[in-house]
Amino acid sequence: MTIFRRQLIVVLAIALPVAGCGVGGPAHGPPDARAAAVVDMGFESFTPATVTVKAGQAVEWRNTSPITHSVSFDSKAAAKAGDAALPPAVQPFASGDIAAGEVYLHTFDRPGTYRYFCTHHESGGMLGTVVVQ
Ligand SMILES: [Cu+2]
Repeated sequence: MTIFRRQLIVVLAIALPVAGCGVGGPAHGPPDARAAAVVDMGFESFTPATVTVKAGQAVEWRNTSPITHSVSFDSKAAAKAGDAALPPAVQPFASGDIAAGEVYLHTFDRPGTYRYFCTHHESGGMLGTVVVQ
């Protein structure tokens, strides 16, 4: 019994710091005051998959998962045509890697439909849309 208890303590001592990864960081705090919409990044998903904002408003992506994600509006980086799309005259942009617990804020100045994907999980269907009115 004593041996079992000692093993349990060792297991907990190893497991707790690992479980702590991704639980902290700005993604778990209140959203940026400038964000008109918030998108949570799950294991292989953007939730909600579609958000609607007005021109000049910002969207905040929050990586509340324990793994790295990204937000790419660059069709050249997409494996499948159409996974990223921009309104006319809007230049491609991307967040770069967003580590667990981190956030990405982008302000949308031009109206239109913006389709985006996660560079790490595009094939897993991690796709989203921002509609700017
Ligand atoms: Cu991802």
